[in-house]
Amino acid sequence: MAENYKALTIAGSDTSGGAGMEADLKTFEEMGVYGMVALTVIVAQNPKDWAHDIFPIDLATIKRQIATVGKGIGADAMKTGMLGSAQLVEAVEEAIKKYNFKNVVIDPVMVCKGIDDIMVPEAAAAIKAKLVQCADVITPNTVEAAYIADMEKVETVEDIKMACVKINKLGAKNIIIKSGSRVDGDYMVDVLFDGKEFTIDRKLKQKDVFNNGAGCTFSAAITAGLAKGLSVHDAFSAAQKFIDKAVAHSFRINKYAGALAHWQTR
Ligand code: PXL
Repeated sequence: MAENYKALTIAGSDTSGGAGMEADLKTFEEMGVYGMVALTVIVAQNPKDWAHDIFPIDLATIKRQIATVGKGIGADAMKTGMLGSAQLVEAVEEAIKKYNFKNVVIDPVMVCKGIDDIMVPEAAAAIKAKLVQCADVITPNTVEAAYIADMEKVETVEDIKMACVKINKLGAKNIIIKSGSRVDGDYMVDVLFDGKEFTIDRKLKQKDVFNNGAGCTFSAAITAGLAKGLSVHDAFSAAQKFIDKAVAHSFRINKYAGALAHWQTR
């Protein structure tokens, strides 16, 4: 009988289906991993202007959800997404230790698409102080990497490499930073630093595509790979293949946003 691998995401719900735990669960499913959720916040978009409103779940309820999995089921890997408060960040750190979660992927969500300001400064500070050192893999974007690494900006591949080294010194075992749209003109650069060596993947950007939810999907794909027993390097390349296909088939959902097509990776 095939093995059944299980993964937990501690993340918010993106009602529009593109990011958050919706993206995580779709990714787990497509990669053959059983998905479980501890829901942290509900994000609803205002139909008038697509402003994101955030409705938090109360802390005791989130702790119960994490205990359900941590104590009641077990997981081969876990990831974090939008946490939203310093208290929750601290509770997640405690839970990782208490339930001895393995293959911990920290997606240090601090900003949302199109907004470069850190959303909840206290939560961001707590992620830096408490969660970075729990990470087997951490997947910041360039804004989050600059914040965690205490750098004014992360705008070049050299900046990315420097941020990786600094974040490794803070205790994260493996760091993956995706250049996104700004670093290298027509190219996408993904950098993995394992504490010793850099693996750099540079490829032409896909044109006329959407990447809403790509950060969540990418970190979920790495989580799924680790849950299945892949090494970090193999999980990184499997995640890149997955995301490239999901982005290639992305589509517009309304005048404000697009979404990845996770099922088109089959
Ligand atoms: O992409 C960041 C993100 C994470 N989690 C949830 C979100 C978003 C962005 O909208 O809604 C729930």
